[in-house]
Amino acid sequence: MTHAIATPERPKALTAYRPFWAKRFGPAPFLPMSRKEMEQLGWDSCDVIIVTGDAYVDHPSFGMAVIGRTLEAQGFRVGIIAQPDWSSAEAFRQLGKPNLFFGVAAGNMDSMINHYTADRKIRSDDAYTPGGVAGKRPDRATLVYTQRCREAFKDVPVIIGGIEASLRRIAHYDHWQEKVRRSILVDAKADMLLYGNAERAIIEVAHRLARRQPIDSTTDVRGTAFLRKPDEPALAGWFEIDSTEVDQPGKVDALLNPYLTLEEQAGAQGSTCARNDDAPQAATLPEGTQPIRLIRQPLPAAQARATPRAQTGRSGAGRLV
Ligand code: B12
Repeated sequence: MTHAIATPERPKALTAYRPFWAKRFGPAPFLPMSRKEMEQLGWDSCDVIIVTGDAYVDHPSFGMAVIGRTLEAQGFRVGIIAQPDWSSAEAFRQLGKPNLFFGVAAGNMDSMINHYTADRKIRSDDAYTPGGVAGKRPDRATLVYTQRCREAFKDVPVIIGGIEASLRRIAHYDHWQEKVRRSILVDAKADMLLYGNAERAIIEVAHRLARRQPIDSTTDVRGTAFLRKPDEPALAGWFEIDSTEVDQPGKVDALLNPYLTLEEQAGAQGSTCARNDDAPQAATLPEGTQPIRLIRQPLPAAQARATPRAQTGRSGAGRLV
């Protein structure tokens, strides 16, 4: 009898995609942040616009630059809206309507962590803003930016990503509200969430949108999350499992008290510590068991070498003869 073993499909090489037609514009010295900069590049529109809570720094330690340049390498024209004024949708219209989608990220950090310390005090600085100035992004930036993108251009798909979206993609505990919040996708009302390092997923999704595949029917790309209604035909074949039935808690070890010594720790658990030399009957050994004894055997003089410390003569006591 033979068994078929399913091997995971090899991911498509990033160089294997047919470049988008706009590749002919070539790489931009900087991804444009205004209409004027777009015109200087000869662009009439952007294919993708990335909205981010960080300042735009064209360096691979900034998510918008990595994702933007990755898309550009595929031929897409990418514009950046960095740290926009979120009080209205105005700033979200500044580059015009994107041909394919808005990509939204809070920045390299969760916006709540960026604003508040773990004991809920307001941070005075922001490591991702010029001059370290705080307050350039809203609380829960992914939600706010997505909402403004929707207001700016109702029919443009919004794809969220970055650490804030990734870590909040399923129900999660929110330290600031002290409650379990539902997936950020529900609150943001975004079309799709790309979690983790999103390069592969965003390239695949961008090419599909460029081929006019609706985002709603893009349901098979690895690293994506999206919402479905229970009665949708796309859900045929899928079933829901109650997570409490999937896994049962195993043995839970008692927490160690870090303030007790090993002997006290053992005593608290009603036993003794084998490391304690004078512990009565420290361990029950099978009959006839002999303890190992370590016996010091001096080296013959010929083999003895003076240690570097001894050679310096700084430690007379350690000198070997
Ligand atoms: C470098 C760094 C710093 C530097 C920043 C210097 C600088 N200006 O660049 C310094 C040392 C200053 C710093 C400070 C702090 N940091 Co820091 N830092 C990092 C670190 C190590 C790397 C960040 C980075 O460059 N990432 C590279 C980018 C490209 O990665 P990325 O953002 O994840 O992007 C990928 C995806 O998210 C996604 N993506 C990104 N954008 C987008 C957009 C779209 C549309 C899509 C679809 C996808 C997408 O694709 C990207 C490429 O794969 C991260 C840990 C880490 N490995 O990420 C911690 C990290 C960001 N820091 C963290 C913290 C907590 C802090 C501090 C608050 C620490 C403190 N207690 O003081 C302070 C901030 C203080 C302040 N006032 O702002 C946490 C944030 C936790 C969270 N949940 O948000 C992290 C994640 C470390 C951790 N695991 O705890 N930090």
